[in-house]
Amino acid sequence: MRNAYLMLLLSVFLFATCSKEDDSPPDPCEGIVCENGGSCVNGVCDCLEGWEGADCTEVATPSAITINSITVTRFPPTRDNGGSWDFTDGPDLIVRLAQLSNVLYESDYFFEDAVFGEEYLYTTNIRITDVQAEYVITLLDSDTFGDDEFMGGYTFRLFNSQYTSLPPSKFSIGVEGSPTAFELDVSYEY
Ligand SMILES: [Ca+2]
Ligand SMILES: [Ca+2]
Repeated sequence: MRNAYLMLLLSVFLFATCSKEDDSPPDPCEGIVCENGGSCVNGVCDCLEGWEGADCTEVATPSAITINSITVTRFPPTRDNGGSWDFTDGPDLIVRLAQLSNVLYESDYFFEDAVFGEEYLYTTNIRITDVQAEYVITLLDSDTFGDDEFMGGYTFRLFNSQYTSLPPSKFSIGVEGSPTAFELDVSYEY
């Protein structure tokens, strides 16, 4: 009888100890890993800008992209036939950005008699909300008489949903060795 009483006391004690532990709420973030700098808040990942998904591993699609500047990093020294762009001096560089035939930007100044090997920067403020669309960038030699001459250009996309890392703030257009190349300084809105 005494043993039974002790057993009862012991069970009550154990029960009390167990229930005390059960009272503390489980950590809702236990076992949850948030990638790419994200942090867990109340069991849900709070992702850094540019990331989304349950564990912050998906690249978010920006709502807008602003092109802050366009730098001409390379231009062809001569025309395809070897002739110079202008009769007596260097080309006068103009940059144009378009979506299909809709011109979004054309520099209202040109770099007169550009020197081959130098880089030329145009400060821009082009805000694009159709972030996955195709754009065309063109380099022209501004001529006083006749049409401006096409020097080089590309069709490109600023963003696509296949990205697995954050889109770059310095966006290069034109592979190494190609006669014409650009670098865009861009910022993203989410
Ligand atoms: Ca010319
Ligand atoms: Ca010239």
